[in-house]
Amino acid sequence: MSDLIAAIATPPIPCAIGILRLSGPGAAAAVDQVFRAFSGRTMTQAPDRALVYGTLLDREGAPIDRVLATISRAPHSYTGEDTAELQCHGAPAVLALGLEALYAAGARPAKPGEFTRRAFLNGKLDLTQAEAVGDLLEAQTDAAVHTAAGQLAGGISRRAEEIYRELVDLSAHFHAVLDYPDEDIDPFRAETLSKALERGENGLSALLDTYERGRFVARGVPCVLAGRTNAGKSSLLNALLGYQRAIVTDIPGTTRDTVEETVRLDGVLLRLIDTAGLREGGDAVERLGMERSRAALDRAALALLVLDGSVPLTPEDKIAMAEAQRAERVLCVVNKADRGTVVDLPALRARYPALCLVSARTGAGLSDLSASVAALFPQPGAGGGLAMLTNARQAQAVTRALDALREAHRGFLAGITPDAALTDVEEAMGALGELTGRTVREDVVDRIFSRFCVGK
Ligand SMILES: Nc1nc2c(ncn2[C@@H]2O[C@H](COP(=O)(O)OP(=O)(O)OP(=O)(O)O)[C@@H](O)[C@H]2O)c(=O)[nH]1
Ligand SMILES: [Mg+2]
Repeated sequence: MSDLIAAIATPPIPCAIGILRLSGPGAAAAVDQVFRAFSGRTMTQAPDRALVYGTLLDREGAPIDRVLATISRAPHSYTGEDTAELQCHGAPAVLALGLEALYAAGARPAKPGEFTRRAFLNGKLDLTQAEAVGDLLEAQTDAAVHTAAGQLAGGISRRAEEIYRELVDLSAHFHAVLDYPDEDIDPFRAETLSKALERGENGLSALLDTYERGRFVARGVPCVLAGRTNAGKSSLLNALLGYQRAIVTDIPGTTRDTVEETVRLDGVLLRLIDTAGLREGGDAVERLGMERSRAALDRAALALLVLDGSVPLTPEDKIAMAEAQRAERVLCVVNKADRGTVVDLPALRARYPALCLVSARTGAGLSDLSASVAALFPQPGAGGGLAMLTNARQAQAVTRALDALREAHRGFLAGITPDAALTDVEEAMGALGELTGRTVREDVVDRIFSRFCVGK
C-alpha cells in the first residue's frame, strides 16, 4: 500500500513559478486542507486535470499565495496514483511554508526520484523509460535530448519486447509439446527454433551496436589532449572552452595533473581531458602526471594529438605519437599555425587521415577542428531511429541476453536436446526482463532512482 508523498518540484531559487507536488491516496483531501478555491468548491469535487484558482494557506491557515491547483486521479496521472500540483509563485519561502502545510495535512517528504519510481512500479513507465527521464534532465546537446526522448517514447522497450514475445512463444510452444505429448499440437521443428534464435540474435546485436553512439550522446565522448610538453595542449583546451581554464606557460611540464571539462563542438559533447605533456624524464610529480595521461588515453574514444607545427618534430613528439595510439581514434592537431608551419604536412596527412591545422593563440582553424570531430562522431537527428542504449546497465542486460541466445544456438546445432537449449532461451528472457524492468532486483531499482532529484 502506497502512502501520500509531497515535494517541491522546482529549483529552490526565486523564479516565475514554483510547483508543489503530491502523489498517493488522499492527495485531493490534503490539498483541501491547504487551499481555498475562489469558486468555493473543494478539490475533492473538482474535475480531473482542471486548473482551479485559489489561495494557498500555511499550516496555521494564513493565506500565503494565490495559486493554481490541479488534481489528476488514478490511473490517469504521471505516477498512476491520485496526484495533485499546486502552481505557486516561485518564491522559495512560500514553497517551504506550503510544503510544511502539506506535511501537516498528512503527506510525508518524497525521496529522490520517488514520483518516477512510483510511475515505474505502477506500469506507467518501464525501466528504460524511467532512465530516459534522468537522461532528459541531464541532456546537454540537441542529440542527447532527441535520444532521451526516443527512449522515453519507448524506442528500446518496443525492440526488446518484440524479441521477448517471440522467445515466450517459442518456449510456450515447446513446453506444450513436451508436457502434452498426446494432444494434437504442431510438433516442434528444429528449423523453427533455429530461425527464431537467429532473429533474436540479430535484433539484440543491432540493439547492442547502438550502445557506443548512445553512450557518447548521453554522457559525452571521452577525449584526451595528448602531446609533448609545450605543444599547446592547455592553450587548445582554453581556446575550445573560451576561457582560461588551465595554466599556460612556456615552461615545459606546466600541466602535471589531468584537467577535465565538457565542451560542445558542432553538437558533439566532449569530455575534454588536458594532460601532462609526454616526454622522457621529468621530476617525480611530472612522471606521475604522465602515468595519468596514459591511463586517460586508454579510456579515451578520441585523442587530440597536439603537435607544434612551427618547429620540426622532436623525439618527444614521436613518443607522444606512439602513446596517442592507445586511444580508439586519433585526430592530429598541428598547432601554432600563426608562426608558420615547418612540419612535413603531407607525411602527417598520410599517417593521420583526420588532421587539422590550427592556432590556439589566434583561434584559426578551430571551426575546422569542430567539424572534423563532428565527422568522427555523427549525431543522430530528431526522429532518426532513436532507440539507442545509453547506459552500462542496459548494455549489460542486452549482452547477457545475446550471449544466452548464442549459447542456445550453439548447443542446439551441436545436438544437445532442445530442452537444454531452451534453458538458455529462458536465461535470455530473464535478461530482457531486467532491461525493461519486468523482472529486476530491488537494489538495481534503488540505484537508478537515487540518481534523480527530490520532486522528480
Ligand atoms: N604562437 C603560438 N604560441 C602558442 C600557441 N599555442 C600555445 N602557444 C604557446 O606555447 C607555450 C606552451 O603552451 P601550453 O598550452 O602551456 O602547452 P602544453 O602542451 O599544455 O604544455 P605542458 O603543459 O607543459 O605539457 C605557451 O607559451 C603558449 O603561449 C599557438 O597557437 N601559437
Ligand atoms: Mg599544459
